[in-house]
Amino acid sequence: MEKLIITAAICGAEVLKEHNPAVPYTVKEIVREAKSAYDAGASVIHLHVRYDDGTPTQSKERFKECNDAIKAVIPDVIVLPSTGGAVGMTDDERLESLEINPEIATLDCGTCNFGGDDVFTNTENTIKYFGQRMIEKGIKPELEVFDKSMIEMALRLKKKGFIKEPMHFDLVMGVNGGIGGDLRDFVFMRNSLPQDATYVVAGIGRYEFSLATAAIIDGGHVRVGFEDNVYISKGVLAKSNGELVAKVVRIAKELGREIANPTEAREILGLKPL
Ligand code: KMH
Ligand code: ZN
Repeated sequence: MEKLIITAAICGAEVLKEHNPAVPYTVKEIVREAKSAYDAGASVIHLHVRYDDGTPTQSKERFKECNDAIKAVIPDVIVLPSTGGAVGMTDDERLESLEINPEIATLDCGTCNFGGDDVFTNTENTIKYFGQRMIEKGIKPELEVFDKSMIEMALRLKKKGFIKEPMHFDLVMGVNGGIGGDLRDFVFMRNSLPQDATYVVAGIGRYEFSLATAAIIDGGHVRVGFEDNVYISKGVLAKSNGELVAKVVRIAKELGREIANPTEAREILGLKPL
C-alpha cells in the first residue's frame, strides 16, 4: 500500500479560541501549529489565515506572510491554501490565496448548508472559474466534496476541461449540511470516486478518527486538525494540531501503514519535486 499522507488543517475559518485556546490566529501561532503538525508526521498543511483578532481573511498579503513564515521553519512542507475562505466571501476575495503560487489548493465542488443560517456557496460557474484559474496557474486542485453530488459535479467539469486528471479528492464528511460520517457513508463516497483518483478523508468532529482509520485501512489519506475537530478524545481538548497528527500516526503504525514525508507525498500527488 502507498505510504500515508497526513494533512493538518491547522486553523480553519470558523473555529475559535473559545472552542480551543490553541487555535492559531497570529502568524507566530500559525507557524507554531504548522511545526507541531509537521514534527508529528504531517507532510501537508491546509492553510486558512486570520487577522490577529481571529477574523478570517483571504488577503494575499496575509497568506504570503504566513506561507513565508511557515516555509522559513519547515521549508519542505506542502502548503495547501484554502480557496473556500469563510462563508460570505466573494469569489475574487477567495482566489487571493492563489497569489502565493501554491503547488496545490482546495477547490470546493458544490453548495451546502454550513450551520445556522450559513450557506457555503459554490455555484457551477464559481467552480468553473476557480478550476480554470488553477489550470492557468498550474496549481493542482484538491477537490473538496461534502456530498456525493459534488463528486458528480467534479466529474462533469473534468469532462468539460475545467479540472485535469489525475483527480485528487478531499472527502469532507460530517458537516452539518453535507453527508454523514458513518462507515456506510464513507464506503459510498469512496466507491463513487474514479479508479485512478487519490483521496484524503476529513472527518468532522467525532468522526475524525473513525474515518481516519477507515482511510488508513482502505489505502486513502487522512486530514485532521482544529479546522475539523478540537478534541483528542471525548471531552478532552487537544493541546495542539501535532497531538491530533500523532494520534493518526499511532493508529497507522498499529495497522502497518507507513507515513509519507513531503517528498513522498509530492510523488503520490503528482506534484513536482522541490
Ligand atoms: N470555511 C469553509 C466555509 C476550503 O478550505 O476550501 C470552507 C472551507 C473549505 O474551509
Ligand atoms: Zn478549509
